[in-house]
Amino acid sequence: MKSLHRLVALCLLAFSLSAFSYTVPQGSPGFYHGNSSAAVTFDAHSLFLDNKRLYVFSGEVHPWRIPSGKAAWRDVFQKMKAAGFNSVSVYHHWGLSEGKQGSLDFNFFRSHTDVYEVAKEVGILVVPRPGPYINAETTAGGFPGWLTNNPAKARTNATGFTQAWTPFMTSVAKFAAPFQYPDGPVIAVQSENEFFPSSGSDTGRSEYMQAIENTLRGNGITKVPLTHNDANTGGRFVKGLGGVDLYMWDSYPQGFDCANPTSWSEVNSNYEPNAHQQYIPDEMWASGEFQGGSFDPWGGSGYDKCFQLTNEQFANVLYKNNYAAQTSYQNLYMTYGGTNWGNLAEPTVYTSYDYGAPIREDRTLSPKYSEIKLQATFLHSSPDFLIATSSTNGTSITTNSGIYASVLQSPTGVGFYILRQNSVKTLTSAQFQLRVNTSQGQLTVPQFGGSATLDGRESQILVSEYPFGSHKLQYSTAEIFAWSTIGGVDNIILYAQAGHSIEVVVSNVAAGSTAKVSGSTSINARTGNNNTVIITGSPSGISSVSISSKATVIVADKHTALSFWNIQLPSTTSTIYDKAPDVPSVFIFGPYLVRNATITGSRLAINGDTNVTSTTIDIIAPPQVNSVTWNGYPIRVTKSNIGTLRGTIITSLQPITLPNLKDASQWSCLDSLPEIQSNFDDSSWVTANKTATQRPIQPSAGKFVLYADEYGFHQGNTIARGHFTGNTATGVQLNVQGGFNFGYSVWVNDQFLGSNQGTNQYSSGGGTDQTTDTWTFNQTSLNTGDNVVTVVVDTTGLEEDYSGNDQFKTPRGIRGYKLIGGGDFDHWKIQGNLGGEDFPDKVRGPLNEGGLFVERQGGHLPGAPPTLFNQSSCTPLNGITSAGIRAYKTSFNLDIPTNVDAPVALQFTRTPSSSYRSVIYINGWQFGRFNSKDGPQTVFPLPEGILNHRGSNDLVVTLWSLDANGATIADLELVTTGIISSSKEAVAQVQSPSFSDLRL
Ligand code: IPT
Repeated sequence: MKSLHRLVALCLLAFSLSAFSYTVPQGSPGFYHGNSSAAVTFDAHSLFLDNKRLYVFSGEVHPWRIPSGKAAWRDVFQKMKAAGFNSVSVYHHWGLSEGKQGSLDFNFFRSHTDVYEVAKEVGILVVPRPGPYINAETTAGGFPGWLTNNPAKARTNATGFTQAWTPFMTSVAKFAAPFQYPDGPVIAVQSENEFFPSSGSDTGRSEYMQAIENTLRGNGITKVPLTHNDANTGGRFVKGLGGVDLYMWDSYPQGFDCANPTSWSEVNSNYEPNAHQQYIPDEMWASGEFQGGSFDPWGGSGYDKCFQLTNEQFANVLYKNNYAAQTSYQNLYMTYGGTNWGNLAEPTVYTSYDYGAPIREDRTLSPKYSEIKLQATFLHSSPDFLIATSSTNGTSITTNSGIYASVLQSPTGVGFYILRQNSVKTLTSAQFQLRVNTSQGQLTVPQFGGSATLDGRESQILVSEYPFGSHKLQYSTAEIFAWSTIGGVDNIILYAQAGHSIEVVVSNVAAGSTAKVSGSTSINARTGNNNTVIITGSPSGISSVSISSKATVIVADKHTALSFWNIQLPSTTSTIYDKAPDVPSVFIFGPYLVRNATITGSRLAINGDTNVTSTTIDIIAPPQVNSVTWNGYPIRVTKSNIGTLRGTIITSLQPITLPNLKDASQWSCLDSLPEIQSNFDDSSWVTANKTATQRPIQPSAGKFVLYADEYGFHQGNTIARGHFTGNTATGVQLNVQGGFNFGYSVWVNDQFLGSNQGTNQYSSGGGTDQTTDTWTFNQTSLNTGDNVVTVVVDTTGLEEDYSGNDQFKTPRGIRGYKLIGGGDFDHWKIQGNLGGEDFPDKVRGPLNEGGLFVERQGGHLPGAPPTLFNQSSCTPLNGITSAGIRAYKTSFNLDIPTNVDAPVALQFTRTPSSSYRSVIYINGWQFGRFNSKDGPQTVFPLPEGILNHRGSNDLVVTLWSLDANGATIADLELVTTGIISSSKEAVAQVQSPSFSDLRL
């Protein structure tokens, strides 16, 4: 019924739009296809740009998680585009842009315009997702820290909250408006994130959602649809108050348990479309977020395990399952994760936000990237897929009942057969024959002997009556990468796993054609009945079947095909965003990466990257091409035995020599805890004199509210000093709350009392984000006059607000206190990042700095006076011998050639037995928070542009021993995580302020 409905809908569409009950949301233009005034439209099958259907293959990137800016973003966007991503989805981060209420700042990595400009130039579409609430595993879910002090309930229409977000969202709209398609790449804008409508007991939600939409519309977002990302298919905001133009949902079917990376859940076929269909059958099914990887918590398994959990097999089976269910908009969260530098993390995640994504944190390409490239390129090559509807599915489509197949059939007669094993827990291969629908009737294939093979955790998309140029595949048991008609020859590229047998019948070949195989002889071809060519064999390397010079069928084993690229050429008849097969393109086989290609006269200029010293490159280009350049340098090409232009790219990949950090003479240090000394003067610190808070969570004990955020300190380490008089108190009880895996140490005067730490969110019993401890004073440490309890807290960020219950307002710092043995504290002083919300560093932004002495003094900044680091020959490798905090500084030069992409990281050796925490600063940017007890992160990427690849660098590492007997960092070194000969633009240093700019 469902597919019939869709088919009927499609036919009716051609004649009459009134057949649909779609109602255009009030006050916004209609985007339902047929509205000739909208450049971006959609129907039940797909989005259209300029009245042309497209598969929106989108990837999530958060530009603010790689603050190097435009050149780094361009590198990531180019890599995405080369793999067939034609869209990028970006969350914008309100908190980073409004560190103080009323002072919006969209410069540097906060720029929206720069993101849109780079995307426009690269030719990749954009879907901004500005929140104002984004979740995203970032502190407060993207809310500014000051919002924790706003009594209005967040994510409702409460006046105080509306006033808070309106300036940001107004700016967001104004930045995006000039970039709406077709003037720029913006094709939709998302309102809020995983949000839910008002109910009888929970009011003001839908009203708030509507207000966001009105703000976007009222400030120029009038040309593209507004969307929502529903937390699974709940049907929220499909219509009614707050209803959006295009409903979307998210799904993370594998979950986030990276500790068990080979354990898979069974795949649920068709669950999402069924749910979607019941809400809004006349809209295409769009996935606002689909699992691209997994986040990892403090104490977790590390991102290589998350990658394994969501690896190329996962991408193969789960994404193809989405296509089987007719998704035509798929956004992979994350496609490039980046870094939670500068206190961006919320408590459940650590510095790396690699996410096990297809493009890793250091921007290198993973096997999953290549798998996705094969899929995305195929979808763009297959316009019929966008009008195909589900015809049958189940375990009887093949001859093996262990195989589940979904059949999609287009009105144009093309069949798509999406196969996977019925149980994806199965790891063994299955043999089968497939029943395909052809113009010759139903055939059970392979029909000329043998059987096809489907591995465990493999999925295949096979086709019937699939057109390529003037030819067709009557059927194929090999998968399709792409096709393109080049110089009058219809080229199609097929692949299958090495060792699998394939059978392909090409039809519509001219009468009397011949078939000639060249290259690898593992493939055979012969002419068949009814103007066909029959191709059989088992791919190994590259074979080419030439059909009377009118068609070329390339057959490769899948491993070889992973280095294939189908690159669209600039064209006057299509937009830069278009990847459909009618756009002229070239095929390039071999390199690690091909970013783009252009033809001028007889010369093909290719830009790309290689990761080995010698790469064979095969090119299928129009016949006029007789010379080739690679990154501007000519490479000699000759016609190969398979008809390609073949050459060799030779690059020298010299190892990069990095400075040795073990030489003590290169380091100097300072005591970063003068606060425990008797002569320390805190009179300039903020006095914590509030006796009431409007937050949902009240203090647990004590007269004064000591929450750091109440006094404008929203991130990093904070310090509280409580003064009391006389020597009669016997101890102090403290309730400290800092988020999962937080830590704190406490002293009375200079007597170390002890430390405590939180635990992982997933610990048995739910983890600890606060502790209550009683600390006993040594009476001899006390004075008859003023005494000070000093508490240093390492907070792990503000909580998110996933459930919309103001959870992000949960206190950070001292939640409650009591002096034991009589008396009370006279007053408390609080300190955090210098200036709090009036932070001086307008380039690195509001979250970069914490409140340690070295940070407040500006010791982390380039150009800090040597007198500040007043001790010499001290290294973090020697460390400290008692509880306390020390900061170490070294400088080093790098000289990495501009044409080499050599990501550099700082590597720690972790000794979980000793308890210490470190903050890493490179050139004034905080790029790591290390925790010896929890880990797991030991390798901290320092991105080019923040790290100076061609000049001097200042590295500051703090060492806070939480143990009485001190701590050392067992080993610390700079490492490269890749060496790639690259055509990426050299990333310029972000012009960031120095010590003299910010502290003098
Ligand atoms: C989904 C959020 O929309 C996104 O911001 C991010 O937090 C992601 O999860 C997990 O990385 S929420 C979904 C898991 C219910």
